[in-house]
Amino acid sequence: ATADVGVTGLAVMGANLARNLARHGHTVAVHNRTYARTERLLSEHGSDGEFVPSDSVADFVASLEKPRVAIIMVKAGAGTDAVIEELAAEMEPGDIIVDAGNAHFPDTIRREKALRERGLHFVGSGVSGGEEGALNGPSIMPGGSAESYERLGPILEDISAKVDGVPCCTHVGTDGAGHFVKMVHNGIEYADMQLIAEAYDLLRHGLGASAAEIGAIFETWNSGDLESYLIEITAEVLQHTDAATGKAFVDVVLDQAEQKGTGRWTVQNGLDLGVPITGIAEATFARSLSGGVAQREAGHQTLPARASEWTVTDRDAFIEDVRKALYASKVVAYSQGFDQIAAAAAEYGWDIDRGAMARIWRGGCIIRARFLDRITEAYETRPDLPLLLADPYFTDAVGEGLPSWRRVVAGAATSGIPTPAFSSSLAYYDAVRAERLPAALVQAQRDYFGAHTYKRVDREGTFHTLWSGDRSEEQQD
Ligand code: NBP
Repeated sequence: ATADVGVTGLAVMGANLARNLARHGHTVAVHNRTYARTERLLSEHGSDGEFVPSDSVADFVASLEKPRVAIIMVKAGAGTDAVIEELAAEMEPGDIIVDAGNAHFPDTIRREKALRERGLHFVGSGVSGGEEGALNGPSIMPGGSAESYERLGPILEDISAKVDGVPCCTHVGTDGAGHFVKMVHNGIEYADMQLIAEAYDLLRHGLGASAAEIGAIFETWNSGDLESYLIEITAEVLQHTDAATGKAFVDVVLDQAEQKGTGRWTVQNGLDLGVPITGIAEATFARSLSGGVAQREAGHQTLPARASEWTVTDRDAFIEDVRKALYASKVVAYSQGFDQIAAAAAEYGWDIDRGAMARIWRGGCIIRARFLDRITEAYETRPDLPLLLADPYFTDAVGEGLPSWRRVVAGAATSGIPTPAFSSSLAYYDAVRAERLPAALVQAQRDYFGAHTYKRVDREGTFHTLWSGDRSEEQQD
């Protein structure tokens, strides 16, 4: 045995992860179901470092030093189960199998339990940053046992992105915690992208700016509070011209957004846990709506707008309003995502440090952003913070932008520009700060038609009113 770590599954992600490991001085065992991929990696990038190729799983496992560490990077789903089984059959107690693909966290919980019973460590690890990240330093979110992290942590921290010298990798929590946090990361990514898209739409149709002009505006935003990878690439995309037509590139792209499923998983889990992740949900539904061709065709043909033109008198003030609305809505989306992590930790028995999650997202991943430092600080000051928005820094920052946020959402409604994520984030903000909510009326309705009972503000106990009788009130307990 000569390799200190192995990678099986050498498509773009696995090959790049193996190269990253080799470049960091690790001797990397490499394996792929189809051997041609292994050969291609060696012929094209063999000079990156030490690789030990195998064309069988048995040889691959045999080439690993004990306790063995084998990283799986295959298409998530049934293939992952097949590969785990092949590896486990060759492995010994104490060995570590890492699934670095995009598995759904309940699968990871199931797989970890099954392998633990066989004496093996199973680590479901989120890896973000796409192929570029895998090669040059991703954000890595490993779950699994604390014991496995002692062996694995140094390797993963070594190849992860670094920000201010700090690795973008930490032990997230046991069993499925790593894949869970990666899922929420992707959900937040959906929200972030939708919010940026709405800001673009407002500038395009409210202000009447061209795509290239908006790209330049985003470029200036990228040197302030909004500084982030997504704002940076948006600025570039908007200033790109289509070679074939000479038009703005964004204008020749079909306006139907696709999804691979992590946003949907995040929303489904938000519903399961009863956490209002409205920003992520609106973003996910916005993609679905964009792909609803028949509905959009019918709506476009028949639905009147009865909207009024947005008259912008002060261009700079309008741009600043949109920037502040974007920032505030973004804080809401993150606040909700972190609530979901806290709820999941309680539900599934994980001990997740939310400040550390914001810290490992600062580099290597798609949502990397300057303001994540503020989130880390907020949770460091108060680890049990019930609402990120209520952290003094964010309360001030969002509060300062409130008049802008309200103007933008009101203006969008008046002029008929759809801003589902901006609008629902503001509605969430107003609801979560309200002293009383109309939920009281919903409870009363539920008691009326279903005798579902209610509690009172002035007395302990559970009550039911005899709505179809004399409307007297009965105490239930
Ligand atoms: P793919 O998701 O396209 O998967 C291709 C790899 O899976 C090949 O190595 C293929 O082997 C192998 N494979 C399949 Br398919 N079924 C298999 C089976 N039954 N047994 C053994 N191997 C099997 O590759 P990718 O785009 O590199 O992504 C890998 C993982 O990383 C996925 O889980 C993905 O969700 C995740 N991820 C991807 C990105 C990204 O930006 N692409 C980012 C973050 C995470 P073969 O060569 O023999 O067909």
